[in-house]
Amino acid sequence: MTNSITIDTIRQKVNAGERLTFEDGLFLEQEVDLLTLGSLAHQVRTARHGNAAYYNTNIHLNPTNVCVYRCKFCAFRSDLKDDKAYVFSDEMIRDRVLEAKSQGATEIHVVGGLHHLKKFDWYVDVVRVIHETWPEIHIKAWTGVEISWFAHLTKKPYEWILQQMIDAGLGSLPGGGAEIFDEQVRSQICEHKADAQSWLDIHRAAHQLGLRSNATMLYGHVEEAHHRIDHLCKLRDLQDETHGFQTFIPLAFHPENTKMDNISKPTGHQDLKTIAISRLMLDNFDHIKAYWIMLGEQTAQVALGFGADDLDGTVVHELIYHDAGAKTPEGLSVTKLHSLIREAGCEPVERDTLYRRVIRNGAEWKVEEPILIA
Ligand code: V47
Ligand code: SF4
Repeated sequence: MTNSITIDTIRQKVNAGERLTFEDGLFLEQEVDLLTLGSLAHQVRTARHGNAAYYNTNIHLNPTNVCVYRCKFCAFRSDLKDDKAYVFSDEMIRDRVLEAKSQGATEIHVVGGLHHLKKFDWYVDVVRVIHETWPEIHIKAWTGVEISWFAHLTKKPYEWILQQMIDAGLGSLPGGGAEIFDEQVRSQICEHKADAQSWLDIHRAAHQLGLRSNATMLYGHVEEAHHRIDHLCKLRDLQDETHGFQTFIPLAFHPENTKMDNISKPTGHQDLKTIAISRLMLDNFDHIKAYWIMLGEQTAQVALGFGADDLDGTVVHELIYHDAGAKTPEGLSVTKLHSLIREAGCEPVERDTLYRRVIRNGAEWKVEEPILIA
């Protein structure tokens, strides 16, 4: 079947706006050079977004690093009694929100560990405390893996869990926890935690309740090309059903301080290739994010010409990648983000979490309707 596929048949499909198959995806992975991939992906990105490059003003909160799971790729987690174990108090959460307010952040990104002793109510309270401290900030919180843990703790359906969170102030779900959907790979890198079907069911339930969410893929460890393409196809299938995903974020594996530190970090070549193939395969996703924190500012900037249209944000207080050896700064100023974007030939557009344009005056901001969707 792959025999009849050539770069010309793929180019014709891309030009005609036709969907690429799993086999086309494998062909892109195995046979096509980076610059050809990049120019095709850039064509698609430009048709959707022109030269706009989106970013947001955001802050991270990882309320605890204590985690019952032991994902082999994770340098962030801690055991209950480790010296590095921590749990945020309500006061610390309020302080983080007030810091976000003073910086004019529009979003707080909340993910963390699954603490052995914390009940579901504690996680609901994290959201409630943020919302009560500053109702205007958009709370993007809890990966599919965390929602699955809450279902395990409460024995309640995903819809019930999500509704409790929405009532407390939740605005959307981040894309983490997807890793690689293939069960054999999953069993090697993160056995026991939520499986692929649960992750997809949770995002489906969130979309049906009117929440938007993101999706990720952790690459550059033990997975192979066909696992990555399978992952993208599964996301694309769910998106056909719900249209609830906003952004896809390929996450480059950072090996330092993990149980897989024998593996090298993905190269710039692999990073750009993964961005470009994601843009080409995910024809029903509006945005592809080059998460500068993990790609590094340089590769993220170049990724804007290889299919990406979003750099994430100012990202203050990132821990997950810095624990795993990321050498990027722990935050970027808006001035720096603007100059990276402009140098790449794009026009910076500040967006909120739901991709509405942000009109800003210092730390004061408001959002403009309608939602920016190409
Ligand atoms: O699920 C953990 C990944 C994810 C490592 O939705 C690692 O906008 C690489 O959810 N090397 C959490 N990856 C982060 C996340 C996220 C990040 C950026 C944007 C958004 C969004 C969501 O981080 C985890 C896991 O896949 N991760 N450790 C590591 N050593
Ligand atoms: Fe726990 Fe998340 Fe780290 Fe896995 S990736 S060990 S679930 S904190």
